[in-house]
Amino acid sequence: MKPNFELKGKIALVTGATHGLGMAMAKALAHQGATLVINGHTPAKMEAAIEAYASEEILAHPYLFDVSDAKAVDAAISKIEAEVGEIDILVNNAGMIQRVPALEMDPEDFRKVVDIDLVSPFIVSQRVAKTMVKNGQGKIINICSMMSELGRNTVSAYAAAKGGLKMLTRNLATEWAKYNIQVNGIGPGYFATEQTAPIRVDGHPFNEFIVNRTPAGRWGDPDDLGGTVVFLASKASDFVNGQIIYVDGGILATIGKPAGE
Ligand code: GCO
Repeated sequence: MKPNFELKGKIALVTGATHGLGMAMAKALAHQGATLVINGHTPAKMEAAIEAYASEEILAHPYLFDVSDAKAVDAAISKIEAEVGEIDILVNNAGMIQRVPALEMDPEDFRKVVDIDLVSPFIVSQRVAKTMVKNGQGKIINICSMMSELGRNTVSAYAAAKGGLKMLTRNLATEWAKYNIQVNGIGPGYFATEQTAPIRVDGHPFNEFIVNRTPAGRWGDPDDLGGTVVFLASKASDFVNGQIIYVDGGILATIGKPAGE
């Protein structure tokens, strides 16, 4: 039997899809045939995004809403269902990071990161899953991180949230498997995006550190995620559930190597 990676006839919602990894994954799903719904929260960014998608012949259906606001999410998903159709594939990608030493972090800022990176995927998944349960099928993909597994100076809230998102993935997979919903995660390694721009600049010690720490010897290109997101969104992964696939150029496989080796 030929594995089935087809997404034609499927509707995919990608949160935080106005730029970065979210946009790259959304494009991959659309190029594989899915009807694309994108979420963002900044009107100007949304407008630019629609054009970026259009330049690749992708019609993106834009919905501006705050993924951390349960009421707004409920209203937006109902609107999407009425205007575009019921969601088959949900990619919980919207996220944020704050790089502040733990000793100096304001607990309110910590809470905000957990709210966006962990509570929001729960809120959106819960709402979308209600329809998926009714339909007897669905794919949910949570965008985790290296920080789902590893710690790093200054990212305590982000690591706590992304570690939590890994366990939320396993728990929702457990609870919703009986409805034929698969909940998996993707853990991107270090990618060249806007979020990592401040630590990627030439001459920044972190830039060199990451290249040396990554067996592949480079930063990830957002397009490197396309194959994995398509796989997890398609029938090809129907018996894959509760897994986090790390797309990291080998980082988690290794202890690393001394500088210069
Ligand atoms: C950092 C980075 C990371 C990445 C990514 C790694 O400061 O260490 O920004 O957190 O964004 O999530 O997987």
